[in-house]
Amino acid sequence: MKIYFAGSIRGGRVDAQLYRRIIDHMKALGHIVLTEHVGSSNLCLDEQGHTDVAIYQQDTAWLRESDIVVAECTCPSLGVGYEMAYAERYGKPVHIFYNPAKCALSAMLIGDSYFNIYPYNNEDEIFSRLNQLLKL
Ligand code: 6K6
Repeated sequence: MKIYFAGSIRGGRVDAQLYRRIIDHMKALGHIVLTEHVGSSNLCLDEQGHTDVAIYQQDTAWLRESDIVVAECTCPSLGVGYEMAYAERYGKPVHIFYNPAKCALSAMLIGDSYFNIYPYNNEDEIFSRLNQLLKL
């Protein structure tokens, strides 16, 4: 499957290493992750050479191309919230992970029964759930 992974960029990079591990896990299961850059540890927003318009156009094209959307939403991000709504609009299955000990997830996600939402206490719970969701 082609997976669109969403995680905070301008919302903050505190969980960037977790994003990397989630992306690596999904790749190890044999899937294509369209948005590997979200897990990059040396992301420098000013040096990427991409305009905001180009980023928006590429990411929305990848969302439409994807088979499934996986998001880690512990670190609040306007962009990720937008992507969740965009994925719903295009009927993509959306799976959202967050750590309730670290954040209160927006009612606009929890309150929307379209989304599959998985609170977790430790990382292993994410990987076990991904194994279930993504098994080939
Ligand atoms: C290029 C290479 C690495 O970073 C860049 C430049 N920025 C972005 N590139 C690609 N996607 C982005 C970029 N900034 C935000 N996004 C998308 O929005 C990602 O798919 C994330 O899931 C989401 C993050 O939104 P913010 O509001 O936290 O930035």
